[in-house]
Amino acid sequence: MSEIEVKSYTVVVAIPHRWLRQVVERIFSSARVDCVCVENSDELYQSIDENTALTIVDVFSYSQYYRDIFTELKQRNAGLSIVALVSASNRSYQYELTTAGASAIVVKENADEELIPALVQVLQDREFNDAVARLMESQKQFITLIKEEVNLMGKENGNIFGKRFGRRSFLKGSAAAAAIAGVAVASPGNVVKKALAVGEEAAAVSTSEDQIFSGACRSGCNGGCLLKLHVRDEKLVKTSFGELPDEEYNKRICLKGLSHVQRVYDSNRLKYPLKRVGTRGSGEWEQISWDEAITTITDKWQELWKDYGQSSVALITGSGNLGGVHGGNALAWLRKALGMTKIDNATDAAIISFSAKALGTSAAYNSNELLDMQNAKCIISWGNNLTESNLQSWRFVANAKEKGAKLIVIDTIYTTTASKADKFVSVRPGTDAVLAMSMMNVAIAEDLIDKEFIKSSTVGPFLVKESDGKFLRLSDLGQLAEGDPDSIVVRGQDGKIGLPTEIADPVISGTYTVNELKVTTAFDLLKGRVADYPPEKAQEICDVPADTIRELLHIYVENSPSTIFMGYGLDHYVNGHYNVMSVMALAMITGNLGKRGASCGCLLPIDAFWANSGVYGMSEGTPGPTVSILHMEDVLDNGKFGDIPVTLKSLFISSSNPIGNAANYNKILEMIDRMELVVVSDITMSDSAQYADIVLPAAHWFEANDIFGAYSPNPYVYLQEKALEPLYESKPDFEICKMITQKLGLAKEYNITDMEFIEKYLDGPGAKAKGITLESMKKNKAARVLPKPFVHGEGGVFPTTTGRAQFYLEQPAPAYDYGQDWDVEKERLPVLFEPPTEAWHENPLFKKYPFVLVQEHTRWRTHTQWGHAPWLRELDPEPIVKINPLDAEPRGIKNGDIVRVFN
Ligand SMILES: Nc1nc2c(c(=O)[nH]1)N[C@H]1C(S)=C(S)[C@@H](COP(=O)(O)OP(=O)(O)OC[C@H]3O[C@@H](n4cnc5c(=O)[nH]c(N)nc54)[C@H](O)[C@@H]3O)O[C@H]1N2
Ligand SMILES: Nc1nc2c(c(=O)[nH]1)N[C@H]1C(S)=C(S)[C@@H](COP(=O)(O)OP(=O)(O)OC[C@H]3O[C@@H](n4cnc5c(=O)[nH]c(N)nc54)[C@H](O)[C@@H]3O)O[C@H]1N2
Ligand code: SF4
Ligand SMILES: [Mo]
Repeated sequence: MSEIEVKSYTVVVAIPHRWLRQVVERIFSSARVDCVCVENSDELYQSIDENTALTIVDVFSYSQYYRDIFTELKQRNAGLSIVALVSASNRSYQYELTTAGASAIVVKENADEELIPALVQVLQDREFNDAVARLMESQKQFITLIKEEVNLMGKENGNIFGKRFGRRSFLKGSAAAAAIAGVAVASPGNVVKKALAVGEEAAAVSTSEDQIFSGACRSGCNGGCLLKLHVRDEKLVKTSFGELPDEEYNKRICLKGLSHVQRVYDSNRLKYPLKRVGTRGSGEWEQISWDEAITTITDKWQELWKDYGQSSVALITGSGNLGGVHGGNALAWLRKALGMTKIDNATDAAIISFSAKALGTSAAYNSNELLDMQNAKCIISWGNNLTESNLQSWRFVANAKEKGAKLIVIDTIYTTTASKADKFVSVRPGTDAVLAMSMMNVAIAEDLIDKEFIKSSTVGPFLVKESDGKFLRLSDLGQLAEGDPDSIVVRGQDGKIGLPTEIADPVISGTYTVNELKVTTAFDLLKGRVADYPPEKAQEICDVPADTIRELLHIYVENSPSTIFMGYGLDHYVNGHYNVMSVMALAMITGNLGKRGASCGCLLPIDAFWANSGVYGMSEGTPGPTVSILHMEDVLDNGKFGDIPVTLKSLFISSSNPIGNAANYNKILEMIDRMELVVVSDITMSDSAQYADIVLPAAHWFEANDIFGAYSPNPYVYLQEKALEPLYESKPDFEICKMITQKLGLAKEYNITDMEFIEKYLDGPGAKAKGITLESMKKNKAARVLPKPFVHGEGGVFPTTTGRAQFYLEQPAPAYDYGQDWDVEKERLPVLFEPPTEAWHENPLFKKYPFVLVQEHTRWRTHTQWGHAPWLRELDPEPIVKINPLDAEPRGIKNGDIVRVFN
């Protein structure tokens, strides 16, 4: 960071929007006031001293909370005047800013009228008297300047803003300016002309000089959009949607996809390897070379291995980079080669782990492709906030609705998605399992089940032995049986026992004795559990009226084929898999699976392509154990995860931001505290990077070659072409992993380029079976990997261990098996209800903590990503708490108030 020379009585302008900043700069120079412009909070702090009279701070654009910024500024100069620029006119916010130390607040949208009077007001009692007079004179000039600038921009860019610019469009103008600031980091010169090519409007100015590369937006948002990367003079100037082979999947990307220019050229990007010099989290860093960084890391790890074994070094990874090469695989290889422990973030576990058991073994998500939504006559969005968290999927639901499908939304709060529903059902948090059980209760009581489907395609007719909970097999029949002893048998209406292929009409109810073994049908066992939840009883637990439960079931069954689009709202609670089990069982017994329009899952039909593509076969090394982040305190105290010994001393965090997003922030900080070396590899200075000992700058997705096809509702793999050179000293993740293994002399198979890695991928049986080659990928950029149309479990045959949809599990297993006690019987069937551990109205603590906080995934960000993108910050400048008016009113809380949330 270069030192900034400060003259006497300066004004410091901290406005990241280049255009607005320049206008303000010109105003001050016309009033002959010394003015320093800074680009980020570090520069801001450095430029404030006792000679600074005033600073203008654009509050939203700093990653730090403004109160901290103001406090820091006042520490440097107690008498400093601060003019805060804000995006929204919100009175309580302005009050809050004032109490935090701002001398005046200016709403950016009204800057032409408010800024100069505010400046005059705060400067009047300073030794700026002449300047103040000149400033007042320049008020007119200020407005003229804004207009001039706008006209100039309009002329240079096909009149994009010229005509429509007025006070109301100030924000829009500054958004365009922000994009310019982004590109300007890397490309001075005529930035206005070069960089205005942003957003849909800018399509008009995209020129044929642009080189177009294929890219994937791979943030883990459930979108997985194919992008076109528009590159001019080696700079990214714009992102737009890329066409997929199936027209129906085309046509849109979201605001995040459109604002990648601001992520690539984000001033918060990590530029060089850094070594911590102050205490952890103090923000004091020293720039070091890559060689020093890698040597420091590997020396320390080797020392730890000697003392504590290889599992003392742990990997934490997440969804920051879902590329096949640079994301999951590079890190999986690194982990295997080094024998690293994995600390699992415990996110999304309930749906992922249970749906694989219930509806398919190899794929994590089990559902029909999105396009099939149009065949559904009823869609239940269950614990799913489609209009925020499934931006690419929502329109398929909206289209189905237009075609006449009924949309039911089951949520704890009235979301935007709920506002689009034919029926919104509000459920008490954490009780969906009971709701689904009760719907099954009604279905069984009123004979609204699909017996044919239960017989042919579920485990319903299988006979469960009382002795061990396993299905009756040929081997249990002794002398009577011929054939594969492992084959499961069923019972005919006439009492004959045989293979399902031999018995056309098996029984699904009854308890029998076969060869002296007492057996009951799996369907009856389910029925037994379901019997505990008649609607009147369920109503008490889940707070849904009994009649609504009946009505829900009727809509769902009578409008079949029905699709349940499940979301992670079901996942948020202890034993969330019970919710998932019950909801999936409902789909199974009503036959709403395995056909067009009938599906139950997250609508991410991820294909086995990835699992069997052959690259997981690196011969060297054995990965260390997997430890749940929820048990870290135990692990660190006892040196054991259940029965598994593991002494953790160092963390390698890559593509994840656990300090920003793992449960219980304080515990995560404690974990960090107890480590000897914390390494974070990220593209920005994330919350986690701020607490690292060594920070490694990773390249952005567009700065390397990759192949992508994960966590996406589109049935494709994409080729992601390297469009840009890695900025500054950043390196792609795969390169970073390679530097580590090479230093340690490990994983020689790794010593290839990313393109060679992709070739290896495409050499696997998964790609071969689909006729996908590197050549075809280079030509087409995207390849469909699922048959069209894709219906999961088509014809009632599911990729599970029994080939059927399973509401009864012969061999349940915990997601993390560390030798803990668990009840096999309980886990075989949906559900014996357990209330959430804390957030429960019968919990005595509820008196003190009467609210349940539900954390929303917003459309403006993906988890902790995009937080710095100015366009999105303008639209979503600050955290918002939504509270029911019935709860707010007695507490004197009004719309727009500032509230404090704590637990
Ligand atoms: N824009 C954007 N999109 C994203 C993401 C993002 O960060 N931003 N993240 C992606 C990822 S990784 C995930 S996992 C998904 C998550 O997205 P979703 O699957 O939509 O899950 P959530 O947003 O966690 O919660 C969904 C809804 O469940 C409700 N809910 C909470 N508790 C309960 C309950 O007990 N019962 C019921 N019925 N509803 C409840 C919440 O009010 C919320 O409206 O989104 C993906 N898509
Ligand atoms: N506060 C909060 N907590 C959450 C959620 C939330 O929405 N908000 N969502 C929950 C859910 S459902 C999930 S799945 C998890 C997700 O948790 P994470 O997977 O940790 O997701 P992100 O917060 O997006 O963090 C990803 C990190 O990777 C970095 N990154 C991006 N690209 C790259 C790259 O190419 N290389 C490297 N090395 N790093 C990169 C980003 O800058 C960011 O710091 O969080 C859970 N917890
Ligand atoms: S953030 Fe998600 S929905 Fe938006 S462009 Fe990227 S992948 Fe698509
Ligand atoms: Mo997630």
